Amino acid sequence: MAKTLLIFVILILSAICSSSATNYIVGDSSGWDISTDLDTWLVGKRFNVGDVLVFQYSSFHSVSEVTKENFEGCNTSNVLDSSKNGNTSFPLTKQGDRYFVCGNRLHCLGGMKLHVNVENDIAASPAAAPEAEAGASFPASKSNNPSVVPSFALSNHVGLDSLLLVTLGLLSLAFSLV
Ligand SMILES: [Cu+2]
Repeated sequence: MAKTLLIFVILILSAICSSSATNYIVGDSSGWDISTDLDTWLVGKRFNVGDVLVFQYSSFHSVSEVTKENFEGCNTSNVLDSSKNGNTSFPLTKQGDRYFVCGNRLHCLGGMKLHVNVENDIAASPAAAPEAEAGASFPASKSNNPSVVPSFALSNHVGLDSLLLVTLGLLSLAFSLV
């Protein structure tokens, strides 16, 4: 029973790691700021449909989504969407390019601008390695019901927090039974 639960937990964890949406804090701890090196922050990052860009900034700044043309010219007078509440989330709902600038044109000209290319990797195959590893670690157990796992793996609507809570709960249950 404990082994079954452990395998279940590992499969859920691998599903979370492979298919969950990611919240990106723009600039990480530096936030959305004129001093943040956004080009460096972008290195190695891939954005997928379902991810969220979170802009955190002081009252000196704002964030506006603009067209490519207005992005290049730092034209902040004609924006698609704008916010200055200090903590703004932009869900990446579809594939393609998104352009963000600070509403202060001088800041934009100083580099406070962000272009991301959103990819559509929702259908990408879930990570196979953790499952193979789980099978190798617990070869004796055949009793887990595999039909339960795909519903987790395919669900992009379940909140990450609730999934983690469920996982942690199962994990503690599993270890208490070992
Ligand atoms: Cu600014």
